[in-house]
Amino acid sequence: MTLEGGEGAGKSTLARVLAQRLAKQGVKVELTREPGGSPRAEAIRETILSGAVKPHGPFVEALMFSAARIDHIDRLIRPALARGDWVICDRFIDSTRAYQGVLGNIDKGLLAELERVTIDGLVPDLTFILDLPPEIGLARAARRRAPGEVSDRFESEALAFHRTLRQAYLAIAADEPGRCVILDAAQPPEALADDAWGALRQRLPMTESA
Ligand code: T5A
Repeated sequence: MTLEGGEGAGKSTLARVLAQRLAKQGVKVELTREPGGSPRAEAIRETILSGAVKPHGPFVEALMFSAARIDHIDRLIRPALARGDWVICDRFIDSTRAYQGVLGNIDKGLLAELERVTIDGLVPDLTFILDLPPEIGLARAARRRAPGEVSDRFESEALAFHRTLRQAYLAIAADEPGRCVILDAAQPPEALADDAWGALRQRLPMTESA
C-alpha cells in the first residue's frame, strides 16, 4: 500500500495511524518511506533533497530516485512481503511519475520503461492519493520546520509547480481507479484516517484473525 500527494499533505501522519490500526488487527506491518527506507536509499535521499542533483535535470533525478527505489525494494520491501507482512510506503512510483514525469516533462515512454525495470512488477495493491490545495500543504510543511531549517529541493518550488503537481496526481488516480483512492486531505487527521480505513477494509481483505 502506498500514500501519495503533495508536500505536507499528511501522508506520514496517516501512514502511522494506518500501521497502528492494522497492528491492532494482528497484521504485521512494515512502515517505510521513499526516497529512503534502506541505508543506501537514505543516503541517496539526503543527496537529492539537498538540491545537489537538481542542476543535472529531472531525468538524472529520476535515475537517482529509481536507484534508491531498487535498493529499497531489494533490501526491505520484497523481504517483508515474502514474510507475509504488509508494507505501507510513504511515496513510491507515483511520486516519480508526478514530480519527474509531469513536472520534469520527461518522455512518458522513457519513464514507463525506467519504472518497469525499477519495480519489476511490484505495483502497489492500493494507493491513497491525499488531495488538498497546495497552499494548505505548504503551510503545514512550513509550520513543521524547526527554526532556521530551510525548505527542501521540492518544497521550495513555486506555487504553480505545486498546483500542477496536484493535477498530476488526480490524473494518475483517474487513470488507475482500481488501484488509487483519492482522499480529502484537508479534513482533520482523525476524519482522514477514518476515510482511509474504510477504503482499506473494503479493498484489501484481511484474514479472519486480522
Ligand atoms: N520525490 C519523492 C520525488 O520527486 N520523486 C520521487 O520518486 C519520490 C519518492 C520527499 C520529496 O521527494 C520528492 C517528493 C518530496 O518533495 P519528504 O520530506 O519525504 O520529501 O516530503 P513529503 O513526502 O512531502 O513529506 P512531508 O513530510 O512534507 O509531508 P507529509 O508526510 O505529507 O505530511 P506530514 O504527515 O508529515 O504532516 C505535515 C504537517 O501537517 C500536520 C502534521 O502534524 C505535520 O505537522 N498534519 C495535519 N494538519 C492538519 N490536518 C491534517 N489532516 C494533517 N495531517 C498532518
